Amino acid sequence: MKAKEIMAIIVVVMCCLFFWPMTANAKLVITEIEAVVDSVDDDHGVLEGKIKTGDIINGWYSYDTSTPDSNPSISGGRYLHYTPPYGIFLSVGGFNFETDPANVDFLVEITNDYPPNDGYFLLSYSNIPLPSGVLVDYIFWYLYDPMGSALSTDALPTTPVLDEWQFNHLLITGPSLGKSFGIEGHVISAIPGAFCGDPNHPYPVGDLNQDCRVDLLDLAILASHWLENNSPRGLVTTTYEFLADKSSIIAYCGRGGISTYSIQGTFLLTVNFDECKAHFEEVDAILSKEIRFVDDYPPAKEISTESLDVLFHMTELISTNVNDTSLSFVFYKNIPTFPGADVNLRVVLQNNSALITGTFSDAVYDGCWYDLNAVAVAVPDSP
Ligand SMILES: [Ca+2]
Ligand SMILES: [Ca+2]
Ligand SMILES: [Ca+2]
Repeated sequence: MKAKEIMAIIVVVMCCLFFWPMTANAKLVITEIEAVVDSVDDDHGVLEGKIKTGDIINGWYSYDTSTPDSNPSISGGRYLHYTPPYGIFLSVGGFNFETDPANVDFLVEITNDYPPNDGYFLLSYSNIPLPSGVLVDYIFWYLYDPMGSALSTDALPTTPVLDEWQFNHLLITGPSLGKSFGIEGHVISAIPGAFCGDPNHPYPVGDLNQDCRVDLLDLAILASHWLENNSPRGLVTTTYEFLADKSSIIAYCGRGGISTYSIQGTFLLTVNFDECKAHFEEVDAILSKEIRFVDDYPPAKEISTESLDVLFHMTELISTNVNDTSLSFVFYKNIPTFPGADVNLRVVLQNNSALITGTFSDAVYDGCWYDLNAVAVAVPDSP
């Protein structure tokens, strides 16, 4: 059969399928095929006499059964594939005929009971040229069942069962102008091919990019998402106890020098991780000795206390920034002349401990600056 006749067949089949209203499903399908060459048209010697009638063609094709059906008719399905690994690959006589992975244009057409025929049609429009530069215009396979019993829907099927089809035609054609060539054949075997992710070759645990290998690429993905946590943590309330030897307040006073107060006791901290809010439910902690500080102005109001809560207004603190590991709080005293009198406090959560730092100053000239540095550990069995 001459190339022009082959082209004529393609055009006729294409026209029929195009006007047949053309449907879909859900996964990569690879089919390995074996075909026999029925005739070769090579007037220009493009194929160098290397392909003869009776030769065996080996190869495969792949498509995705989740591809949308762009044909609205129930009698036809039209499934367009534009990306690798979809397409077809055939090898015979030392030549490879294959979809160009850099420019995939691979069509699968289905017809069902278009009265009354069923059809299964593959066509790769964009293919890698031969080593000589001669173009490979079409790689084409058509199955036809005039009884209409091979298919029952217009959905993209998995590997076809050859015995169910009466007509079976494979074509590979070169350019219609110039050094045209054509190879005709029919497929004698079509079996499901193995592929990464199929039931016999599942993705290994840890294969995050689903290439069936667990390697540094997967590790890089893991590293880029390290410590992300989307789990709902809700409300967490914990009782902490200060470590007295690591918990103190240092008062830096201009004329009064430096004084240190150790802290002992407990506090109850509640964090709502979902709403990014936190507060101290209860603070039962005392200083090693009474401290006198100025908390208001004007007039300057001097307070004497041993209570950490009173000194740092802990149960009145407002959370300003809360994330998984860090909580910030402030207590505004609203004294324009002494903005440093506002209490700022930060809690860093580490495993079962809380590191607390806080500061404020007396609301008076020549007052003191108070620095809180403390470590507290979660009390076992606390809520
Ligand atoms: Ca359809
Ligand atoms: Ca049918
Ligand atoms: Ca991988």
